[in-house]
Amino acid sequence: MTSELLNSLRQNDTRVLSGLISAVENGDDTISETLNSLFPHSRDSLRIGITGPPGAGKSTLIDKLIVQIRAEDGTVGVVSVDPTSFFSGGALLGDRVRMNRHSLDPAVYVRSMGSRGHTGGLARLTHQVADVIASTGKDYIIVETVGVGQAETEIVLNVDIVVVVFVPESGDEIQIMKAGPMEVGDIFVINKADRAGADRISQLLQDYMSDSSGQREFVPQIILTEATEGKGIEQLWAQCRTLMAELQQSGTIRKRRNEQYLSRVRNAVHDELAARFWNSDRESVLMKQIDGMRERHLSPYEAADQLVNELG
Ligand SMILES: Nc1nc2c(ncn2[C@@H]2O[C@H](COP(=O)(O)OP(=O)(O)OP(=O)(O)O)[C@@H](O)[C@H]2O)c(=O)[nH]1
Ligand SMILES: [Mg+2]
Repeated sequence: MTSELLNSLRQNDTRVLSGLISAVENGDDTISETLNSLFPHSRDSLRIGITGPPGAGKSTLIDKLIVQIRAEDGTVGVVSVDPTSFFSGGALLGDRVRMNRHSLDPAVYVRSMGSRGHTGGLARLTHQVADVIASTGKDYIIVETVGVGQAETEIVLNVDIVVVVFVPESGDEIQIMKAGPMEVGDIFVINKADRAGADRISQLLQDYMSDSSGQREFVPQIILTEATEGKGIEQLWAQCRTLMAELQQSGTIRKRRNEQYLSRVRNAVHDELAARFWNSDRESVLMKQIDGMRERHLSPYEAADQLVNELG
């Protein structure tokens, strides 16, 4: 990578940045070298994950958080991962409308990513896109994901703090998300607090927190917001700031980053080995094993053993 490219990125050349992200999304051959040389420049940004059920108001909240960040002269990049676009194609448009008013501000960069075609590698792709945006020198990177299952937890794990957003109707979703994104939640938001039921959800969250308090370093705060009206946003941002400062002080952010680094390396090794392993010879052995499975009752584990041990 040339220093010219880094200079363009540092000067917020949006055209260069968008081009680079598209190359990452398309998996262009030349991109890994560029990503490697950008990585050291991506470390200073603080990363905030915002996750929650579809339509909880995550993008609206982020739009309002951007205003808070700009008011204190901070710079911010947003990666918005949108699994629903696969079905509707509509939410991406919604994000653009909601966050687009910042598009003329060079201190703000918003990128929406559909998950179409990326299933499996979506977490890796999101981390890479976040790194590229961070290398422009943004103070904060916000990663928005729809948080329901384990795959989404993986995306959100590559951030410094996690904000989980619910709405007053989220009772069932709280149950579903207990084994996933909620475990990594540092701040809980109940958005759309203008609607009935916010108190009940708040109580559910408090119960959940007292049940899981043994496994936590600290008790997450619950903040009520009304994103469309901008209510509670100042408090939310203040809590994000305070928590990030505390976790930096206590060494937790450094610890989390080490864990993220480890898991990224492990995943990359896994992907690389799998890609090298599945050559055409092994693919054809695998196809022949299908017959073995029917006739000799070859279990999947025996088949895998044969492939790895006898052919490896
Ligand atoms: N009543 C009410 N509506 C809200 C509030 N915040 C957001 N909304 C509305 O909720 C809808 C969804 O908002 P988004 O910000 O797109 O939600 P999201 O969580 O980003 O949605 P996805 O990315 O599609 O999962 C929009 O119509 C918003 O205007 C709120 O505090 N109160
Ligand atoms: Mg959204």
